[in-house]
Amino acid sequence: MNKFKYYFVLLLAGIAIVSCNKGDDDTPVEPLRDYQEQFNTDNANIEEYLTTNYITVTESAGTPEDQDVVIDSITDPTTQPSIMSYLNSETFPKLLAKNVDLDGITYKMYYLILREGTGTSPMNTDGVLAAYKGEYLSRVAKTDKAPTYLKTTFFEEVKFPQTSVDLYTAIVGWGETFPELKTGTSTTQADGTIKYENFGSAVLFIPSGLGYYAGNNSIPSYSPLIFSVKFYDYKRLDHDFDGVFDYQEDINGDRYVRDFRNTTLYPNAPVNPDDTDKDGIPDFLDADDDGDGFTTFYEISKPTGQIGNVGGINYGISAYYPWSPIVDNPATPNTDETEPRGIPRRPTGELTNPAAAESASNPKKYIEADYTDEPRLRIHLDNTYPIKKQ
Ligand SMILES: [Ca+2]
Ligand SMILES: [Ca+2]
Ligand SMILES: [Ca+2]
Ligand SMILES: [Ca+2]
Repeated sequence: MNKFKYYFVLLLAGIAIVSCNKGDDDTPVEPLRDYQEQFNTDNANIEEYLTTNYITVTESAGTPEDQDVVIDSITDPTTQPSIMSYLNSETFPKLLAKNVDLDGITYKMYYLILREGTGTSPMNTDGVLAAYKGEYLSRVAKTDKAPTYLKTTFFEEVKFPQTSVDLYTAIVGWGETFPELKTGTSTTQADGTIKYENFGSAVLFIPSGLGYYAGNNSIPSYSPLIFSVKFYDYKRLDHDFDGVFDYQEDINGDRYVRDFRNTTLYPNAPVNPDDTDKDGIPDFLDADDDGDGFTTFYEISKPTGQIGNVGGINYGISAYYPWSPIVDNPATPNTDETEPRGIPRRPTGELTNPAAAESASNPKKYIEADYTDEPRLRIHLDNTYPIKKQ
């Protein structure tokens, strides 16, 4: 294991069918349906589905079948509680509904958490490694012999995921729910495969506006989607390549960052809580977070002489990665990951020339606490710092 692997931007091969950006679709031949009307239809269908179906979950820790879900229509209400009966349950399974503001309307999205997980919750822009099964919901038309009814159609399953899905480019319904789940534990087996246990699992009921809407060729337009997901692992991503991971650019720490600049998706955009310089570009996409004219990457680049092994201390690579100091990982006995410094605040030590004022040509010296104190306003977020590089 090499420590540097953590530092490189992770380019992910998103799984094609989940990857989609409805903001940049080709121009449709027909005008898109009204979002509110379509949501009302979708929500009515989803709520009917939740009320008329029940789940059976496989509990088989350590096997690939663990947390498999079968959804079936209720034939015996005394033994088959509806999915809706788990709404806001104290225990799991727990059906929750969240509001999502998009397209100028407020969507409601239901998701059934089967198991919460024991590990880490990702950002809505992290990469996630998840097994999943996807179906779409449709209403079958009335015939002479039968009234309308809801039908699910399978479209994709990934049992043994090998690549992460970037939640930022996935359908919104994924990005809005994975941050509510946690990973579990993983152990590498003798044959090299990884066994996942205690992971979060859920069923997502996604209205079409938070799915593909009219933007997927293999799924009928305006289909609500039902995904059962098993959340195995996550990867931190850095969408603006500035050396700071998205989760470290989530200023208010709610695990969600959003780009409100798209006025089609966000016609009534609020002030972005994750935009340090308030220029409208959120930190996770802003190459100059504090708006001082120096890029973040430039500001967190180290002075020469503090790179690599110096005097027996490993200072790591050429920028102040990571966000905070890191300690040695005992799982990699042949590599010393220790890095004693994180991104510093503006220096607070003695002036180079104590007789003169602080300036670009007369900077203060760094003291060790400048690299480690918490909290500290890191230099790339501090537009008052007059010395950009020593
Ligand atoms: Ca970044
Ligand atoms: Ca946030
Ligand atoms: Ca900004
Ligand atoms: Ca800057």
